[in-house]
Amino acid sequence: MGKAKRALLTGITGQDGSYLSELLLKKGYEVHGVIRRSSTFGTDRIEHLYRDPHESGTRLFLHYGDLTDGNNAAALLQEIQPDEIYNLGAQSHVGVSFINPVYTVEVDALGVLHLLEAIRHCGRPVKFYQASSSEMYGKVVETPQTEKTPFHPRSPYGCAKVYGFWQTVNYREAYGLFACNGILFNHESPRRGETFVSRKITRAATRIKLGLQKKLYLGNLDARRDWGFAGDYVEAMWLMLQQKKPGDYVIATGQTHSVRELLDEAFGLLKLDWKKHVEQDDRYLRPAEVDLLLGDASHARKTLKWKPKVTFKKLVKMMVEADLKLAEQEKILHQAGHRVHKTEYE
Ligand code: NAP
Ligand code: F7E
Repeated sequence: MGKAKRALLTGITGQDGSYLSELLLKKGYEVHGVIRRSSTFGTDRIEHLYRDPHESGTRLFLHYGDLTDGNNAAALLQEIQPDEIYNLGAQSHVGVSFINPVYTVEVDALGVLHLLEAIRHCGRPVKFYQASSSEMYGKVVETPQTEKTPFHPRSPYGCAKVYGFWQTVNYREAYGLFACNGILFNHESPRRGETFVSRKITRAATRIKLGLQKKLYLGNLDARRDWGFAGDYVEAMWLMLQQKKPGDYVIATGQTHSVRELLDEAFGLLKLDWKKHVEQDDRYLRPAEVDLLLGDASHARKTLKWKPKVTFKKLVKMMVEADLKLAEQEKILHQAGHRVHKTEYE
């Protein structure tokens, strides 16, 4: 048996990091993840994958680090000697990027450069995946969006991702790095962060159903997104790094839905009328909005032989079912006198 491939993931504690770790471990990889030190543990999404490294069989290893620290990137490459790097780490909330633009750029733009520089100087071939985003299309100049559609970002997040995208292309062209951009459209799951609109809706709808919450406050209900399932999308990331040549790929379902339609679907599954529970709150509006995203993943379908398996309806159902279970557990805690309410920020 050959030596196991070694992957290094930034953002391993996030939604995509957890699904990609599962996929790579299943494929026999040794997986190394970068985690940030925080006052509480943030490893919930990967707990089920992590065991004591001294026990036999574990192939998941965690290392402290931060994308804002270039020395850390170089040291991790030296220590781990990975074959593949997946850069999933980011301040990934578009709304928050308007509030913390400089920090967002330091992590989401300069963080990419730190990794690319570390690869360039490490003296061995390392394949690189950059988590680029459909937010780069912003105020779209054509629909559907393809790899050739020009960018017009509408947020500090979108601008930072454009920088990361071009540095990835530039290091490929200038230094011959095997570096790929996945231009991923919105992808969700039961592990999605609770302040993104899909999960905010499925969490609230299920809590409302069980009497744990009365109202849901949202911003722009007219925005349209191409929503897919995160589990499908991490497969595309891996496939990009298995090709003969590096490249950039749009990953999307080719269907677009409004926030309103998402509300119809989620509340409808619970036989609730969202209009009785949802209120508009200007705090959730953004200074500039991305009105419509719709991706054309023909290049990925043809070259990677990738296609999404989970439809919009199936995705919402999966999230509602998972959040209903969570709400049932919360109800038990609530009845036992525990406080279960969470503050909404974004
Ligand atoms: P997520 O759930 O928000 O996870 C973000 C990850 O980045 C977390 O592990 C977080 O660690 C880590 N992180 C944040 N700041 C960091 C820093 N300064 N240094 C190192 N790590 C840091 O995001 P996701 O949905 O999995 O998305 C993964 C990547 O794809 C992101 O780059 C995102 O911008 C991009 N993307 C996402 C989508 C989507 O629809 N989900 C679409 C296109 C592109 P903590 O747990 O410590 O906070
Ligand atoms: O917003 C509207 C909001 O925050 C979707 C990130 O993963 O995907 C994500 O970015 C839409 C926007 O995702 C609320 O204005 C209304 O039009 O779920 P979201 P996003 O901004 O599209 C891209 C591809 C990424 O790369 C990002 O990392 O929903 N919306 N009311 C709301 N959004 C939020 N969050 N909260 C609301 O109350």
